[in-house]
Amino acid sequence: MALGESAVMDRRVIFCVDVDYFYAQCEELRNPALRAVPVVVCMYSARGEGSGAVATCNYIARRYGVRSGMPIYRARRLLRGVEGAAFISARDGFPYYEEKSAQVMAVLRSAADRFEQVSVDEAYLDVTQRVGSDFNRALELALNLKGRVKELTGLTCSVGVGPNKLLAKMAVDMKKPDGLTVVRPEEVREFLWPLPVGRLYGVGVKTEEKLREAGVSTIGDLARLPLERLVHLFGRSLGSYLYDAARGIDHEPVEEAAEVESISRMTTLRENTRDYNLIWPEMEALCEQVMEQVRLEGWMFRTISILLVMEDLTTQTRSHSLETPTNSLEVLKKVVRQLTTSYLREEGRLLVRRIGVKVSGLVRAHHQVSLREFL
Ligand code: DGT
Ligand code: CA
Ligand code: CA
Repeated sequence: MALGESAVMDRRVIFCVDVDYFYAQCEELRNPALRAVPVVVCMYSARGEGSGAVATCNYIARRYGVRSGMPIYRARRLLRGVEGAAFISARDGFPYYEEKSAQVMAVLRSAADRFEQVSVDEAYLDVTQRVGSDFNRALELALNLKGRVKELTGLTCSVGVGPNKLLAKMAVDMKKPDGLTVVRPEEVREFLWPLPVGRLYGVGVKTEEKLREAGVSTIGDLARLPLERLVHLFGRSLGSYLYDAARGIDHEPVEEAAEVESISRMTTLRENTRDYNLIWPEMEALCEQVMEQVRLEGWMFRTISILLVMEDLTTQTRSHSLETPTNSLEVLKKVVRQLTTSYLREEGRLLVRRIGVKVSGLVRAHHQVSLREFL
């Protein structure tokens, strides 16, 4: 079809799916008695005795004012005297949260033309072709998908449907838990413009303050500022982002995870730690495993990365690119050792849970090592 790709691209249908109160809902799932009480999932810090922050909480706890990131002692104060209020350590739950996350992602992936996981409990789905750019069919698909996630994983999620990632993301935040919000292309302005400008994705506290000084309080006010003014205030990059975002314009594609452009291996540490002496032997073993595949498949690589999954499931990566491609195990180990030691010297109190080694920037080795020679 001559109009094909570009016509469809202009009428995309994107879902943003976010699991409701994720860690806390997982806790309810494995202990249904918790459904009736406030549940606070805690990240206790290494300092012990109750210090630390709230990772998340269920919606009953939210009615008392408990929020993610709040010190645990404040949550305790808010729930003082509330019968049955449960404080649960996230540390013991991570393997279970990961398992549930993988189950949810598998269901979501199967419903999408293109799929992009953005965090442990959130993903974008491009469903344009599946629904033929039709928002009525998209609504049906979203309801159906929520049902399937519930049925197959036991978890409820919220879905935002929009013509791009920006609007899908803002839509999903409108109604939680178990919400479904659809923003059709013709409704973009009436959806966006009445909202306070701080609600626009990408507008942080500082940007909001600066905008307020410029007389902007709603997204509609922002849309009235000329591009030159925004660029003057915020620079070219943020300025033009704000100009487009206020109009609901966003061309970011839903990015599938890249094709085989890298080779990596990961492992879970025996215990969560920041101790170099515990981490390095595992890193070294990963280097050897990566190298095995590199040599068998006849690659050279230019970029070397380490991946660290922290105890709260956030991920850190550190990379180094070489001048010229190599397939030397010695070089790989040396760089990985440097990246690891310098990472562990950085500030940070979170313990490391999983580690990985990745090589990318792959090119074919000139003289492919024959399998026989290698073995
Ligand atoms: P929601 O989406 O508002 O119903 O509630 P959550 O808990 O699903 O919130 P979300 O989607 O922002 O985060 C997903 C999970 O990530 C959450 O269950 C726990 C973790 N998380 C979120 N914020 C924090 C935080 O400030 N600290 C820590 N340690 N974990 C967090
Ligand atoms: Ca969530
Ligand atoms: Ca989320």
